[in-house]
Amino acid sequence: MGSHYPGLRIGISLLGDFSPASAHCQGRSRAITVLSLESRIITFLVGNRTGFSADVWLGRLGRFHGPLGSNRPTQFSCSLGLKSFAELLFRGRTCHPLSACRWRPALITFYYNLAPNPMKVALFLEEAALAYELRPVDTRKGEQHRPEFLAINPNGKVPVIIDQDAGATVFDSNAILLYLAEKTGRFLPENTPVARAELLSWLMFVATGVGPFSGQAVHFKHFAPEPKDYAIDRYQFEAKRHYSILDARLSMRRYVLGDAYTIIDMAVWGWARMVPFILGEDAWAGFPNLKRMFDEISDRPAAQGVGKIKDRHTFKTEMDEDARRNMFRHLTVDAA
Ligand SMILES: N[C@@H](CCC(=O)N[C@@H](CS)C(=O)NCC(=O)O)C(=O)O
Repeated sequence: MGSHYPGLRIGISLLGDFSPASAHCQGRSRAITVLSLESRIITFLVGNRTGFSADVWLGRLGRFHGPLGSNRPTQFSCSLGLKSFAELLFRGRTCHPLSACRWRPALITFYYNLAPNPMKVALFLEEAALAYELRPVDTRKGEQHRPEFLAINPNGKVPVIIDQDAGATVFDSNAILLYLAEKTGRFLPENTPVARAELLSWLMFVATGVGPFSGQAVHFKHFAPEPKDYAIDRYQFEAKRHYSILDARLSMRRYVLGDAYTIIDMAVWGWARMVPFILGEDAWAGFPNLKRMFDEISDRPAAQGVGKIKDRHTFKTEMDEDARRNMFRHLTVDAA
């Protein structure tokens, strides 16, 4: 028996009407230990038993079927490429079943680029270990204005998710965070009117304040033509003011809502990644508490998973004339 990847663990659910042997596993999940991974064949242990298998779903990689009840390590054939399979395993963490790898997974189609709003959604998807597939939308190439994309988000911006399980489409990053949190019951504060009031207030604070002011601050600081001093002053001031409010709040709490890590912190993290670009290289010095939380979240395995998303697609990076026309539509299109 090979042991090329000893100790690697991934989660699966064992559900379904396969045989009496599997019946006791219905509705429950077991961690499995990967013993080897060789040219499309995965061999693993379920718990401390070998030869116990079922139909399993491994996230976006597809479904695998193996025999039941044999008394040897079970082999599953992978119908997809070894590369994508290995990627999942090499995330180097245990993904807990019932969320990541379910019999009927909630497969999320995630339209994204690498900007702050999509990345906060990516953080949730990684944190909850939801099965998702990536659909890059290259906004510098104008892909957000294509009719098929406008059909799922008339606002022509990323992120968007399609929850295949529910047949639901959601656009706008903070709406998506709330949708996914409510769907999974995760990363929410306790369910009391007081806690929910705080959740909604801070979620809207990020959605209507931190995000738009940061976005405009970036636009005028880095991309707008002269003269722009007035606009720079206004948006730098407002962006800074919003981060100062967060910093003051985080001087008294571990996370924005208190002790629990929630979708608000993910929403903040998406933008906080950009603080030096928005406000300048030395800007972090002014927000030590926000930085503390930002660093803590960035160290989480889920944030490392988000970091790997950038290797999955090459987006256009040049802000040439074509990109400016696609991103700054007022240059070419009438709003009326
Ligand atoms: N309110 C939206 C804003 C989304 C947004 O501005 N997305 C940017 C990337 S962060 C985008 O798609 N820009 C392309 C464009 O404006 O054409 C949200 O929170 O999702």
